[in-house]
Amino acid sequence: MRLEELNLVGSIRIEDTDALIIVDMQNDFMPSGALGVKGGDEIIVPINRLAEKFHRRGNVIVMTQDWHPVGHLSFASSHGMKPYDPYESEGIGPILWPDHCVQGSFGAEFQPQVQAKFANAVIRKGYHPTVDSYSTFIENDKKTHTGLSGYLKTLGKRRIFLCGLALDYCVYNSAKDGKDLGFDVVVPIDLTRAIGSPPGQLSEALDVMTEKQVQFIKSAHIIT
Ligand code: VGL
Ligand code: ZN
Repeated sequence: MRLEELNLVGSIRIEDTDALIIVDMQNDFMPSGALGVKGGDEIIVPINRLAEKFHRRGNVIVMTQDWHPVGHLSFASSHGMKPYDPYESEGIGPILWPDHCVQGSFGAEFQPQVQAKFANAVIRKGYHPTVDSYSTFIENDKKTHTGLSGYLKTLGKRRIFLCGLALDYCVYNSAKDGKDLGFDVVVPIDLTRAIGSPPGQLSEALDVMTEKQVQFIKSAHIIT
C-alpha cells in the first residue's frame, strides 16, 4: 500500500483519556543528521502545534528518544559492514544503520525547535547493546518492556496519538504494539516521515497498521 492509498478519518476530538507520543525527534533523524530522514524537519512546527493543543487541555505528552550505547549492534560499524546493508539477527535488522543517537551525543538530543518542555515523560529506548528497540513499548526481543504501557494505563489513558520519526520503523512498531497492548492508536499522517529502506518497508508498515485498525488522520482535523 502507498501513502496516497490510506483511508483517512474525518475528524477526532481530543478526550481526557488521550495521550500524545512524539517519537524520536532528535538531531540525528533530521535531514542533515547521521540517520537523516527526508522531510523530518518539516514536521517540527506542526508537531509543536498539536503538542500545544494537548498541553492546553492538560493531556499527557510523552517524548521518546533513541538512545544507543557506543558500538550498538544495530550499527553497521559494529559488523564491518555498510549502513543500510541487509542484516538480520535476533533483535537487530532488517538492515544495519549508521552510528546514530549515541547516548549523550549532540545527535541524540532533541532537535532544539521541538517543544520538549511540554513533555510529562521521556522514554529512552535502544540502550541495550545487543538489542534494538523500534517500538517505544517493547524492545525488538519482543519481551523487554520500556514501561510506557504501564505508565499510560496507570494514568487512565486509552488512546494514543503517535507522531514523529520514522513512520516505517519506530512509529510503525509503536503503533503495532500499542494496538496489541489494548490502546486505540491514531497516526496524524502529516506529522511523520519514513526512512524508506529497504524497499517495501513502508508499504508493509502501512499494510500492517491498516490491518490492525490503526487510524490515520490529518493533524488539522484533530479538534479540542
Ligand atoms: C529508528 C532506525 C534506527 C526510528 C531508530 O526512530 O525509527 N529507526 N533507530
Ligand atoms: Zn536507532
